[in-house]
Amino acid sequence: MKRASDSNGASESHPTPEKMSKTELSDQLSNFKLVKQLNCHNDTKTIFLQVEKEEKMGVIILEKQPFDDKIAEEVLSEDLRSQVVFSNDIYSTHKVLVQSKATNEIKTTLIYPAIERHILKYSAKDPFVFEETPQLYSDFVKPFFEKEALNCQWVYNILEKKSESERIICEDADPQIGFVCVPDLRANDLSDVQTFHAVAIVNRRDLMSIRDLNASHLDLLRNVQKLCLKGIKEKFSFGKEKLRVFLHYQPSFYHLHIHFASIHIQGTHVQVERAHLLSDVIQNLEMQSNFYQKKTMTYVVNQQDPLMEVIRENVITEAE
Ligand code: G7M
Repeated sequence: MKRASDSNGASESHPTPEKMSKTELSDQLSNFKLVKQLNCHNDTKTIFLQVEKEEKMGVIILEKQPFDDKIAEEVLSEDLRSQVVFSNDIYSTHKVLVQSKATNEIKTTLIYPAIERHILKYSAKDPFVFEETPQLYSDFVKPFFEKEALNCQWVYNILEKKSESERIICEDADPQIGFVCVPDLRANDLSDVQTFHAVAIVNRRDLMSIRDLNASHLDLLRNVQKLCLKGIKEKFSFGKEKLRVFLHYQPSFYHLHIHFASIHIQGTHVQVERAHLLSDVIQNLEMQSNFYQKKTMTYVVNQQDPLMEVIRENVITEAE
């Protein structure tokens, strides 16, 4: 593996987007060498590539964009010639090549320099269902993530207004119950109810995940829920009936954040073993303050994930 930024993906020496000129931004994808294709999701039309530039590894995610309004016009246009792939009675499928720029646009996400954990995160998965008891959490999982978690510099850049400040949807500066809500990195058109996705990042820095929450955090959770729903409604005019509001366990980043995503978005974000609805989290804490310190949390770990080594060494052998 080539040299990466540091052991957990810190990027302090890396310029924040505001510090880069437009030219630098547009040059960023040039001169990368393909190392290998890490994964490909045909359902979401996304492909994940491992790349290399100047002895440093990177990840590039290519994602086809949703159709725009003009596509119907183009496909039905008199000039267009299509190729019949299949035909039976009243049913047929056709291969159509359209020129539309918008349709051919590819959203490209770059992570550079990347570390081994980024490469693993986007590699093809060999899943293992893990039942994390409170004991296993405190003995093995928590210490592992305290040491190995991905760097949260991007989160601090948002909280300190060093990055993405022009994208803030709503915020509350209160140090205990406040937050900053921004569009998610993977979000497409925010004004489209089909693709809306935002994350609210809490101001306090002492909460790693759901596991740390108890009834004393209810004010914080209710505040994020209320103000973000209000802010999203004011800016984008869709309400809570169109949004799935949830936290991940395990999250990818260990600074508490809450997803506000369109109910239309499917995929790994919303898998039942990963997404916990904020309204359920609030209710569980209302019923029992230490609910998330008592609960066995079930989630999927990738066989190639370093956490799996910890599980293999300490859990699977123990159980045998
Ligand atoms: O899985 P987890 O609940 O930890 O989700 C973290 C979310 O943060 C994902 O949906 C990412 O797409 C999003 N995200 C990651 N990064 C590095 C950034 C970033 O730099 N800016 C923003 N706005 N979202 C990010």
